[in-house]
Amino acid sequence: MPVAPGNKRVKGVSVYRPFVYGSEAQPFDPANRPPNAPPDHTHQWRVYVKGVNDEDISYWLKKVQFKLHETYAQSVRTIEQPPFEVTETGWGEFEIQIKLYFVPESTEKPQTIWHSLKLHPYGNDIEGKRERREKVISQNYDEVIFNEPVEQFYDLLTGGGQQQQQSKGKGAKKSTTTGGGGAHTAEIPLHDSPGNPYSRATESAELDRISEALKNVEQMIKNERAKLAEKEKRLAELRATEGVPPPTKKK
Ligand code: SLL
Repeated sequence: MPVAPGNKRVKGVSVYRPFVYGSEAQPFDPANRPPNAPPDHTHQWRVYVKGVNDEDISYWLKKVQFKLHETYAQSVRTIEQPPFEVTETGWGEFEIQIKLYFVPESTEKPQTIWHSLKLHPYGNDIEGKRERREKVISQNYDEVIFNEPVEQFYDLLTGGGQQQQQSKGKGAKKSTTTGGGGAHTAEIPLHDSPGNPYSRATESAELDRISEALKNVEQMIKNERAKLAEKEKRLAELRATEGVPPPTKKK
């Protein structure tokens, strides 16, 4: 079948684009409640989809639809341009459905992700965080992968200059820089900054942490195996000296 213009795919290529989605929430300052908040509301919160390090991602992300809990008036909020976010007040936590719509050139179907809105502190020092009325941030790094994008979208994605792509089959990410200024990238920063925890440095610290944990688990397995061998030896000795116990009565 002839391929419609604009629908020719770039074979063997996957382009990935990183993004961050999540929420931040804070309890009202009792002395300074937002004037229009209903009396049962306790927190202000914001849910968002954004580029890593606040990079503009609107060249591939056209709009975002946030589906809030039905207790909200107009619970479906569609945000047509950046910042892709909804700010609200409320009293409860719930799952937010986030639908990502890609630019029309992509011919891609929308993709849905879910985010659990967190209002209450979690992790360590929950009491301290509550007392200090700390902002509760719950966010994730993710990547959207466009497999064999249509040519016009591929050009848009790579900005013509810089290519960030993933070779199919091998699974390994390959990134080649062939151009300079203004080109779109999928690079994540080398180091964190106050507003952005996602960096190569964090990634490598996390990998170190995982390999340390693996080592610990291996050592624990080794210790348990040694203990088991010791017990089995003892059991064999007891069997030799005391004989085999009579079978226990089954009920
Ligand atoms: C819960 N399953 O029971 C959740 C529901 C609903 C959240 C949370 C206020 C909406 C409004 C609001 O915070 N809804 O009054 O407009 O915890």
